[in-house]
Amino acid sequence: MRLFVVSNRVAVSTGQSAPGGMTVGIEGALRAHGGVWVGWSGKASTDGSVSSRCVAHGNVDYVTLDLPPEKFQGYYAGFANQVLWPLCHGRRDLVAYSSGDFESYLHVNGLFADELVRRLGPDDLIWIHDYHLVPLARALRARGVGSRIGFFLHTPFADPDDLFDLPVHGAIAESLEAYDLLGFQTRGDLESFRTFISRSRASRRLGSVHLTSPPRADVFPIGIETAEFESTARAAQIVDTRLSAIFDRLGSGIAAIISADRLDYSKAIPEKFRAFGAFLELHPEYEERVCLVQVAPIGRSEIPAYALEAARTRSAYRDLRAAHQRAELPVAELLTESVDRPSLAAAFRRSRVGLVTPFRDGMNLVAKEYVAAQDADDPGVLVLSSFTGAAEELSGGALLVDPREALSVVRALRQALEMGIEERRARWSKMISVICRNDAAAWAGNFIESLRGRREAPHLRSTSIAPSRDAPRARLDFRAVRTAQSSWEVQAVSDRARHLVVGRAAPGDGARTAFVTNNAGVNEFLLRVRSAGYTTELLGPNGPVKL
Ligand code: GDG
Repeated sequence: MRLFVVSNRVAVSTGQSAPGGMTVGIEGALRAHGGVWVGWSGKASTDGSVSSRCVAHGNVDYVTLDLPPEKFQGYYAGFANQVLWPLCHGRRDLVAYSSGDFESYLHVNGLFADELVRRLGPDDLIWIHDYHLVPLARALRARGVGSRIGFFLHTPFADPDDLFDLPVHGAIAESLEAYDLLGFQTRGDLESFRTFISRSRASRRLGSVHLTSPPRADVFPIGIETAEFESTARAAQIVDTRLSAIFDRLGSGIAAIISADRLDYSKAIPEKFRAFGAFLELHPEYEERVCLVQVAPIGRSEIPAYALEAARTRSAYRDLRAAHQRAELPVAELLTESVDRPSLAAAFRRSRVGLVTPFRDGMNLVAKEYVAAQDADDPGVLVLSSFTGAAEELSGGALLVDPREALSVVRALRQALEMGIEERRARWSKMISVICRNDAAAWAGNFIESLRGRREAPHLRSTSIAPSRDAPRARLDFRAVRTAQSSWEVQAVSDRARHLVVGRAAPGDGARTAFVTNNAGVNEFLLRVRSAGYTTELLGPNGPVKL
C-alpha cells in the first residue's frame, strides 16, 4: 500500500528545510508508508493543458502540476477562495459565486483526478486535503477508482444554512458523500457537517433517490511537530534582519506581544491593533513597556477582499502608531513579508504574550507553536480567540477572548502581563501536555489508521500487566489509544480471549477512568490499572458492577 496525499500546494521537501505544521505531519506519514504527494506547482501551463513533473526524495514522490490559467482562476481565486473560504469563515457577505467559477472548480478537480488515475495502484490509500479539492473523490469514483479515499478539512465547516444558500449545495453534499472518511478539526465542525448532510439527504429523499449510509466522519485536531519546534525555538537566533532589529531594541523592561497570521480577513488583524490601542488607553502605565510585533505575510492579493484587508490593516497600524508616538521604541511593528521559520520560533520564545485573535480559524497552528516555543521555566502567556479550533484543546491554559469585544482582549492582555510565574507555569504545563500528546505525527497516524479501517490509533500510552503467581493467566497488555479528540479507548489484550478488556476513557479534567470488562484475573488487572493512575469500573453484562 502506498499513501497518496493530494493538496492544492505541495511542499517539496529536500529534507534540509524546516517546513510548517501541516507539512510535517503529512511528510512523516508519507515517509512511513512510502507515497506520493500531488498538488499544483504554483505555475500556469503554457498550452492550456496540464503538465506534471515528479521529483523523488527517498521513498516519497512529489508530483506537481502546471494548470491551465483560464481554469485556474475560477478554481482558486473564484470558487475556492471567494465562495468556500468566506463561507467556512462566517463571511457570506464576501461570497462571489458564479456558475463559471464552479465549472472551473470541477474541471480542475477533474485534472487532478486524471493525474492520480495515471499513477494509482489498486491497494493505494488516498488522503485529500482541504476545501480546494472537495469534488476530487467523486471525480475519482467516476473514473473507476475503488481505493479508500479520505478527506481532511483544515478550515471550519461552514454554517449549514449558508451552504444551503449556494445553488450547488447538492453537488457539494454528494461530493462529500463520496469519501470513505471525513476528518474535521473540532466537534462543532463535525456537527455542522452532519447537520448539512442529513438535511441534504432529507431533501434528496423527497426526490426518491436511493441513499446509502452516510460516510464515516470524526474529529482529528491537527497538531504541530512539537519537539522539533521547541528545539528550534531554544537553539535559534533571530536571523531575520527586520525581526532582530525589533528584538534588539526590546530591553529587559519591555515585553513583546507577538502575532503571526497570514494577512487574511478571518485573522482580524486591524481589530487586534485597535484592541491593543484600547489596552494602552485604559492602562497607560504600560505605554513604554510593551510592543506589539505582528508578522502578517500578504497572499491571495488578486482577490479584492484581500487587497481591501491589506489596506485596512495598514490603516489601523498607522492609526495605532500615530496615537502612541514614542521616542525610543515604536508601539507596534508590522512585517508584511514572510519571516524564516527558526527566526519566528525564536521570536515566539522571546515574547511575553502570544496574541492570537482570529474571528474564525479551523485550528490555528501559531497558537500551538507559541506554546511549544516557550521556556518551561519562564513561559509566556497565550491569549487566544475562542473562535479557533485550538481553543477547544487549549482552554485549560490559554486566556480565551472574543476578538469582536475589544474589552475582552484588553482584560486578557492585562491579566497576561501581570500574571505571576507560578500561574504561567501551571497554565503552560496544561497546554504543552496536550500539544505533545497530539502532535503532527499522532494527527496523521490517527487519520490514516482510521481510513484504513482500523479504529485503534498508534499507541499513545501503554502499560503492561505482568503475570503473577496467584493468577498465572492474568497477563494483560493494557493500552490507551486515542480514537477522537477527547475520547480514549482503553484496551487490554490477554493471552486468552476471556481476559479481553475493552473500555473508554475521557481525559476531561485530568481524571482518568478506565472501564473494564473481565472475569478471571480481574482483581489483578484492576489493581494494576489503578496503580497506573486510572480509576476503574467493572462492567458486567448488564452494565457497571459495584466494586
Ligand atoms: C489553515 C487553517 C489550520 C505564518 N507566518 C509565517 C509563517 N507562518 C506559519 C505559522 C504556521 C502557519 O504559517 C499558519 O498556520 P495557521 O494554522 O495559523 O493558519 P492558516 O495558514 O490559515 O492554516 C488553519 C491550518 O490550515 C492547519 O490545518 O490551523 O485554521 O486556516 O505554521 O508559523 N511561517 C514562516 N514565516 C512567516 O512569516 N516561516
